[in-house]
Amino acid sequence: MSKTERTFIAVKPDGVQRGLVGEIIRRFENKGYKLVGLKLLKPTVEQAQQHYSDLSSKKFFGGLCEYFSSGPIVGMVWEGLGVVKGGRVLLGATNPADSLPGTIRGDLCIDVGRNVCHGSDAVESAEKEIAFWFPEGVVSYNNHSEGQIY
Ligand code: 3AN
Repeated sequence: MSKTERTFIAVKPDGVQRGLVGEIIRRFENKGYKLVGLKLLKPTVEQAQQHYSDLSSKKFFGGLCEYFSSGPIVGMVWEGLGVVKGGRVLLGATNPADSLPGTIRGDLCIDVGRNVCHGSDAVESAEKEIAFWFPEGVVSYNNHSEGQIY
């Protein structure tokens, strides 16, 4: 049984520049996840390095951090049942060559280095990323659609 969780989703600089912010938000809203945090910001290289610290040994790390800090990103926190895994299903595989049609990456991009979005890969990394990008916290509220009895 899935639990209510939160995940950090970011529209990366290429996604913002290509005007895909609304499309990506729409897919998360349509699925039924709840938006509890949203901001446009331009990460510093240091923030990008911290965000991607798990990948620091990869040869693409320098380019990845330079790219992630090259323009504004849209950082979001989405809440819902099983949203960490479910959010990554909406994003599709990391490499757009492998992402299925119907997913964000499968429909909207072709290059692993420009794959338009980021999503936390586990509940623990989501908590870390949310604390890092939203130190002020997120917004808690009830939706009218919530509160059903299952
Ligand atoms: P995901 O973003 O799906 O969690 P990670 O954490 O393995 O995937 O990779 C983080 C980011 O690093 C990717 N979104 C992508 O932009 C970049 N990346 C991953 N693999 C490569 C690669 N082989 N070449 C260039 N960039 C890559």
